Amino acid sequence: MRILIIAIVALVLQVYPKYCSAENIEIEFSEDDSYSIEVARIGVGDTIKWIPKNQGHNVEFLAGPKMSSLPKNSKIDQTYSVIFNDPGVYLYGCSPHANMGMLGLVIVGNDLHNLENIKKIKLSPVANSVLKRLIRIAESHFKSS
Ligand SMILES: [Cu+2]
Repeated sequence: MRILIIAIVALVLQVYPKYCSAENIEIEFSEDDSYSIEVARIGVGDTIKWIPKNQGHNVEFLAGPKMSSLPKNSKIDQTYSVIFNDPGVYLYGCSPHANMGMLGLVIVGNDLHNLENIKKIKLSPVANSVLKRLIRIAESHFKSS
């Protein structure tokens, strides 16, 4: 019986990490009014933490796979964490600087199913050109993986 328990415990310990492999990525608000990682690729259930290394910025979600339940906006200069449980592409920006191109993409679970909707988001001309660049990065990463 004891051997059986030890065997079960060993098995659980071996298997368990595969089911709790959620990771954390940290993205900083940087000096040049941008995010330190512009295109983040994470798994379903992973967490992104935004860190206010530079003042005057936040995180405002503009689009995601479920438009009706986007993560709420963060407050300016506040550390902010979001757990991403829905696969797809998320677009976010800084409320004061999104129009100047302070944008970021999060790709969850290697899933680009809603990328066409992200492309249709209305932005300023500057922000739109930044978004096009980020989408190119997202698509090229996707092809090479
Ligand atoms: Cu900003």
